[in-house]
Amino acid sequence: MAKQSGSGTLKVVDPQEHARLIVDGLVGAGVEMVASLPDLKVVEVIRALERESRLRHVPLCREEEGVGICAGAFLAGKRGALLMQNGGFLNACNGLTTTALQFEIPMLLLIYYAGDRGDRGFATVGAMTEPVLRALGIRYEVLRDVSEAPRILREYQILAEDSKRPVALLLTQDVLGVRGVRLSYEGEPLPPGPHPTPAFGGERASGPSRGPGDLVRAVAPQQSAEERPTRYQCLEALADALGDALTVSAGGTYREWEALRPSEGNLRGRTLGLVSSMGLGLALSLPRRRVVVLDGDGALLMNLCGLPTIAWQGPANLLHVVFDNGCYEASGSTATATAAGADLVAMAQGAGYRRAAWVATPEDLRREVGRSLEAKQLTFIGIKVRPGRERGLAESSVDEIELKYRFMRHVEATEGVPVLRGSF
Ligand SMILES: Cc1ncc(C[n+]2csc(CCOP(=O)(O)OP(=O)(O)O)c2C)c(N)n1
Ligand SMILES: [Mg+2]
Repeated sequence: MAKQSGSGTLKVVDPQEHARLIVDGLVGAGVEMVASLPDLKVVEVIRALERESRLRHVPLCREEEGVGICAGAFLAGKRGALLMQNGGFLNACNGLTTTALQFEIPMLLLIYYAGDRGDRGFATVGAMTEPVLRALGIRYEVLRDVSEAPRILREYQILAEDSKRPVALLLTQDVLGVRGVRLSYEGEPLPPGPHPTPAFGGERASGPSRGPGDLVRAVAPQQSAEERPTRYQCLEALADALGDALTVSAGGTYREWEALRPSEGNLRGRTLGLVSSMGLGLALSLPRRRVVVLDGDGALLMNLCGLPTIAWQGPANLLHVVFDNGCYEASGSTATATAAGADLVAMAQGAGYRRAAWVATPEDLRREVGRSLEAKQLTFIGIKVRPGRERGLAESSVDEIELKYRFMRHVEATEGVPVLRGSF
């Protein structure tokens, strides 16, 4: 607690009390999932989120992942928010543009306003924050009075849903109750909270220990380029093995997969790397539904920090497959770091996936996928493929908006739950 003078009176400021009001406000606004990355000034909000049983808190390693996670949650009927510092907001701009704005996905952004007036040390990022929000067409407001937070959070959630866009609230030191407060958590580790997850399945992974059901095969098969299968052959092997799984993929993988297993439950991502984060948001929101991410090496390398986030949440219903062709094929086939030896399965294993394996052939892939479906455990499977895409497949004529509605209606019909909310 600290004393603060304002307009001639003395007020008692308690960051924990402010955090409580903000988190209560989020719950009151109907938010069900909050992805976050800390700034010292929002730590009490994060601690309050950790203790909150009415929503799920997803700690991030990089803010852009949070856009994918919130988007996945929204597509499964959950309201998501993203808590971050304004430097983190800048980290999230591509995801906000090519996922949230392009698919017209509502999302509440809670941005700590470092470099706000009177806030030392962050003047540069402070100066960029509002112009960038305006450039993105994201409506926002600067929050200074915590007593207004519950109402404004509710109103902004409505604004997000009605405008079908992200909206932002800039959290100042005043609204967080940290102006003039000496914040120091040195030497005081902040373990994750008890984190009850009422609306979601799957407990968070809680440690590095491995169990008997775990699978680790982190040595890539030794094959010449010609011995490797094509991605299309691999997808063919999966086409009737995945049942009614929801899938998330992008680019050429999406086109091939849609040709082999056409379904309104096939989602096409647009932000390089975010298919895995979208898959996480879906998997956490629909814990009884199988979700399969069909990733590329370049895409995965772009969002490597998404791997520990996924492993930490540990959704048992998520299967993550990566087709590693050693290049950025869609953008001219220049080499990715995997061509020089970077090992994606080893990375997944190191990130905390307890089942992570390389397979060599489409048959192995099919078998391993079958096992992972039985194991009911988060699984990562890598397969080296040779570059090359299936020719002659039709271009999709479905844009992101139609795709979004089709996907949401599909989830509604197959899960029997309301997904698309609003009063039209
Ligand atoms: C942030 C960003 N940088 C670059 C691109 C251009 N780009 C589009 S697809 C792609 C390659 C993706 O590589 P990978 O995931 O390995 O799939 P592949 O094309 O090899 O099947 C790149 C770099 C992009 N879309 N977004
Ligand atoms: Mg590639």
